[in-house]
Parts: sequence; structure tokens; C-alpha cells
Amino acid sequence: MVVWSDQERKFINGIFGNLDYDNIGPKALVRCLVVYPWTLRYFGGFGDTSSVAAIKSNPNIAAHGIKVLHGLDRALKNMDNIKATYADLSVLHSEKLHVDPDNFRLLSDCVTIEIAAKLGSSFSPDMQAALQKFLAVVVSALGKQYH
Ligand code: HNI
Repeated sequence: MVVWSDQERKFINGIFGNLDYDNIGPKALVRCLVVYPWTLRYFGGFGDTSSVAAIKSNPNIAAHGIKVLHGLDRALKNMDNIKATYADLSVLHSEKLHVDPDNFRLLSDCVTIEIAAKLGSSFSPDMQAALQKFLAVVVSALGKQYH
């Protein structure tokens, strides 16, 4: 079981409590799709993704970025039971969507980068450590049904 210190909980709740999901969600997903273009393969039904400009202005991608970021809320509310919390979502991504689980980490890194860009110099190393630990636990839980 993952153990969280009071400081880690404080950092994580502070980051997400002040997060503009509608801004960071689309930016993180766009970044993932542009930097790792093979991740586009899962979004064939989302409309025009033929260029960076098209990906950036695609409303379906933006909406999905917000949805994915809100997908983290369930981990925030169940910090001590993240694995079980993602059981259904893990089955969906593995058995129905066939998303390569390596991609979870790529997207979570893009979330970290967008949060860092937003917070600037107030994003301290120990805050980053707490955020990346949290995202690593989510990524591991999402990949659980693949093992
Ligand atoms: Ni993901 C659907 C959460 C990573 C491709 N994804 C969802 C949904 C949530 C979600 C929530 C909506 C489920 C539903 O409708 O019941 N996805 C998350 C989270 C992460 C993640 C929390 C990791 C941080 N998903 C990824 C990655 C990819 C991905 C890395 C592909 C590269 N997800 C999808 C696709 C769908 C999806 C594709 C279905 C979209 C649709 O509406 O057709």
C-alpha cells in the first residue's frame, strides 16, 4: 500500500484544488499528442488531427483532455485506495480501447509539465516529487489489468 505523508497530501490537494482543469487538461493532452505522435492512433474518431494547429484547435481533443484530467479526481478522493479505484478504467483502457500502458506515463508527464509551466517558480522540487508520486500511482493502477 502506498503511504502518503501529511506534506505530500497537502501538496497534492493544493495543486489540484487550485487547478484550472479546463485549461490544463486540453494543454496536457495536446502536448502528449504532439510530442508523442503515435498516441494519436487512439483518437481517429475525434476529427482533424493532421497538424499541430489542428490538434490544438480540435474541440473534441480539448473536451477529452478535460475529461481525462477529471479522471484524476477519483484518485484524489481515494488516495489510500487508488488501485481499486481505477479497476474499471483500467479494464476499459486495456480490453476495449487497447491503449498501450506506456502511454499513461507519457500523458502523466505532460500533465506535470503543464502544471510546472503554470506554477512557475512556486513549483518546488518537493511539490514535484509529491505530484509525480501521485501520478505514478495512478499510472500503475491504470496498468493493473494489463498484467
Ligand atoms: Ni483515457 C477514455 C482517463 C490516459 C485514451 N480516459 C477515458 C475516460 C477517462 C479516462 C475518465 C472516459 C471513460 C468513460 O467514458 O467511461 N485516461 C484517463 C486517465 C489517464 C488516461 C486518468 C492517465 C493519466 N487515455 C489515456 C491515454 C490514452 C487514452 C494515455 C491514449 C494515448 N481514454 C483514451 C481513449 C478514450 C479514453 C481513446 C475513449 C475516448 C472516447 O470517448 O471515445
